[in-house]
Amino acid sequence: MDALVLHIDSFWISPYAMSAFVALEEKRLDYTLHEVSLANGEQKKASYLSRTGRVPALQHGDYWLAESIAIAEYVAETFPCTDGRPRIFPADLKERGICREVMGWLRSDLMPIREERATHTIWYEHTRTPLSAAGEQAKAKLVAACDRLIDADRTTLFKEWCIADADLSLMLQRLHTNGDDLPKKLCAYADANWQRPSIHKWNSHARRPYVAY
Ligand SMILES: N[C@@H](CCC(=O)N[C@@H](CS)C(=O)NCC(=O)O)C(=O)O
Repeated sequence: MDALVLHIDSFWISPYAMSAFVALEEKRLDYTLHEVSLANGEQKKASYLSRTGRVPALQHGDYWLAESIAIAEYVAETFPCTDGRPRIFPADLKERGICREVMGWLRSDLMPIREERATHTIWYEHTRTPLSAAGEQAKAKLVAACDRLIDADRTTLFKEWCIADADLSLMLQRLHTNGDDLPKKLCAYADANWQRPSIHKWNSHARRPYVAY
């Protein structure tokens, strides 16, 4: 098999890198990691061959692919469950549609949460700054959507875990780890996903001191 290399940010705070990492872990693939220092602009250097100059990027032999959703789809299709690999996208087409909807939505909306609860506040120093009015509004939108999406007593979107659970739990952890109140059901969902081995492996990785960039 061609070697797999996942290029991630060197502080391990990119939510997109986390999503790609979890996809590879869930598929139980052998791969190596390469840390790219965004603070030093390494993503712009000629030695970093991602077309988009961003992280994450997946290298499979001499093939390069960026964009975390594209990476998850590529991994799911290249290493299918028919080969005995666990699923990362739901089998049911309607659920798969919603899985993709959630992944797209989390990457394109809720900007105030993404800005006011940046991911370094999850894994480095938490923030004590209250959410702005726009932040509260985004939080209310997220909570309402999660309330519709997640059944009571369930810690996954669907019966089986899927890759959108990693992304959604991370969005909720931006609030939860920073002490913003969330309904009990959503705290339980976020915490359960945080303990999932693939996600826990990302969380518990030793991190170098954070430097803002
Ligand atoms: N939509 C992309 C977002 C990737 C992205 O925004 N990556 C950031 C780090 S979190 C990056 O590479 N920033 C450096 C740059 O754009 O120069 C994905 O899902 O992979």
